[in-house]
Amino acid sequence: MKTKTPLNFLALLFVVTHLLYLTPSKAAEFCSDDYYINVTLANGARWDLCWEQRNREGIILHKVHYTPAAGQRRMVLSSASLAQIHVPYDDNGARYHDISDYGLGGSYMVGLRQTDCPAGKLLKLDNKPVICEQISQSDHGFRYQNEQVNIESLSLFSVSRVGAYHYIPLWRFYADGSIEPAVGATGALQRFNDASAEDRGWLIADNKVGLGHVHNFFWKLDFDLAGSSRNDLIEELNLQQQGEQLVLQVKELATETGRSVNPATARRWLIRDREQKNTEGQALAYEIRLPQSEQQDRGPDSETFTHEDIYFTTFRDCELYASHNPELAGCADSLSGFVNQETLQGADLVVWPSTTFYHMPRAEDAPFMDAHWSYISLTPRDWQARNPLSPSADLSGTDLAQPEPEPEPPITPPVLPPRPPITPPSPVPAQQGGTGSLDYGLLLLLVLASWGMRRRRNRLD
Ligand SMILES: [Ca+2]
Ligand SMILES: [Ca+2]
Ligand SMILES: [Ca+2]
Ligand SMILES: [Cu+2]
Repeated sequence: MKTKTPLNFLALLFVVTHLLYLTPSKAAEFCSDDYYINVTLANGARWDLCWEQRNREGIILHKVHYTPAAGQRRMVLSSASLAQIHVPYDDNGARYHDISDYGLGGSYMVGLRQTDCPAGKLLKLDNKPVICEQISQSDHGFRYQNEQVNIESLSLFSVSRVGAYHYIPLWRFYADGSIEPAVGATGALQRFNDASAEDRGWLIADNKVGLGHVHNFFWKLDFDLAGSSRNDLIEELNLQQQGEQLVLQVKELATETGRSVNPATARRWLIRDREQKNTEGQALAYEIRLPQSEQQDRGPDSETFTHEDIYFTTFRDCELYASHNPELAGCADSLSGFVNQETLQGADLVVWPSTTFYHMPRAEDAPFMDAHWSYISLTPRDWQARNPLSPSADLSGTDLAQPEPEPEPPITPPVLPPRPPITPPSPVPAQQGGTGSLDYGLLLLLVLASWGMRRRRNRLD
């Protein structure tokens, strides 16, 4: 492609900068400008959303919109937040519910410094910087021969101190529409015992056991695909083995339910819009996966909310936390009570995914622990009709429409005409097993030949 002349380019730059200067910031539809994040990434993709800080949940994101490069702006999530961090210890000495019983916001929220946010922007709440907004680069958005792009993401994180722990809720919004909600767990270990508790944790120093525990992270994701809340549906996808084939089974979930991962069937879920479609006529959807399933926590009967990995409910104002939810206005205490047979059809759906990190302390966890990252994965599926990162024409699969090519000549040795069957000489009956009929014929010939030679030799003598 031919580059523009420098003069044209300068003129364009002049117009663009003046337009930006004349319109200070686009007024947000859903919140005041102070709580509006509006970022266009290098490839032209844009994410815009509102944020809010609450004492318990910490940062809550609202009205999250994705605009693909040269594509349509659409709402993905009406709201998104962490909804519980549940930390039961192996010795049953504590079973914390960090968000509902303590909190990630208010005085638990750590004020950030510019050094915490290299090349990023600090977003303030009453003069306290609480969010770091950054643009991150990762390699290999894709590569095809010489065409390669890095994929950028908008990342937003805050830091909250709960006891000795420091949690880092992080949201990554990628240029291709993917979203990665994550939490880092760092700080210092909270609970110890002496060597007598070695099988309830790990001996990390002389007569000092760091007690083992689980971090169950729960998110509350109110998807309102394309801005409409009552026309979304949930599908569960499983791949079943049938002989040597894997067959995709898609099942719509009709009523509120909790479900769990199944690595044997590569189980995942889709939230799909019944009406809105991409330019190829496919219904818009986001795929929800829980990739960190190397451990699961199935707690005691008092913690039934841990018995499934993901819950699907209809929206209720008072359903805030996955557990220890305030039982006001007839609201249930936890997810297992939120699931009460309400229909998911025609309802405003809320998805509650979770993931578990089993924390077995180690000597390296003192004095401070490395940040361990727990995350889930949200990927657009048919949100766009093509990969929004590539400007190239889509030629993939075009040979499918062409006639079948002539069969190639085989590389293996050519097929020989069938050999004539070898029948045994009639006087010798066919034997079962052991020596074949051919050997009998040869034996007969040898006997005859040696008899003839002996006769000839006798004659010569
Ligand atoms: Ca919708
Ligand atoms: Ca319900
Ligand atoms: Ca919804
Ligand atoms: Cu831990």
